[in-house]
Amino acid sequence: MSMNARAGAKMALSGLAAAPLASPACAEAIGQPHPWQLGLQPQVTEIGERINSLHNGLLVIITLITVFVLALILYTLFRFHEARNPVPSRTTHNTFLEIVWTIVPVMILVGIAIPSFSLLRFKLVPPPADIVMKATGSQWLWTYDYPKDQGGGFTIVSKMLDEKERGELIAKGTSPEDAPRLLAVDNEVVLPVGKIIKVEVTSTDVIHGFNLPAFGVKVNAIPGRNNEVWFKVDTEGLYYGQCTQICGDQHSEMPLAFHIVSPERYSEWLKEAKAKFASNGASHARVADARPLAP
Ligand SMILES: [Cu+2]
Repeated sequence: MSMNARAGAKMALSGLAAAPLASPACAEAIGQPHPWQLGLQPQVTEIGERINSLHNGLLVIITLITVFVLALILYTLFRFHEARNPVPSRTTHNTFLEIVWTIVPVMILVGIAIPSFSLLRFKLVPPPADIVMKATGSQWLWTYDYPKDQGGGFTIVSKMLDEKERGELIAKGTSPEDAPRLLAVDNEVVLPVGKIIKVEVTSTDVIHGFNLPAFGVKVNAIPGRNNEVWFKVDTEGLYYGQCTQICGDQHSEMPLAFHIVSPERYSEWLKEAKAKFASNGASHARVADARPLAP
């Protein structure tokens, strides 16, 4: 069964908002790191793909420079060894060489800066969003607000499953890969595929890190500030991230879990989630926290 079909079947079984929506322990292991992984996680957004290609391009440039410098060092060691070159040259300046070794690195850096700044701009200037939501970091969990005008009007509190809870889930038939240690949570964020999603990120206590590696998204969650990220995910699936600021003794226990589903399934989920999370209400206190400080 395909990944999406599997996830879909499990969703139907679990009543969507109930148990954690399982991701397949698929061979390609999207949405989470895997043993012996090389490079970045497979990227599922345009931002992520552009980051990946910049990263790969830089790797080529760095490798060429390193090999070139190593070759120069080895040549110097060999050619100007005392035995081969008993009388050292007294030359101290070479204008041509000095111009070359100034201009060439400048050109390399400018060559890197152009795609780098264009990517930064792409990342930092969000296009008009289809869905806006808010993520609030707290020691040590994430709270997600789905605004009323987007069909939401409820708040999800998302907490990591501890070993006991994971054990119970696995005992009920979930495979261990579908409830990854330190990543699986009780309530996942559910969002539609192919839509531009903007997330406003803040914190209630200390600085946390909102980081979703497969989306190419990473921003600090800072108390009293509202940072924003955007993404448009091309592939359905369950994507995990972890807090990337050392925020306290359970820093490693506040994962992010984003389940990307079809728009139809998303609207079904909205209905169920509204009923399920109604008792959480809207997190007024956190809205106030996120307001910019008065001048
Ligand atoms: Cu944190």
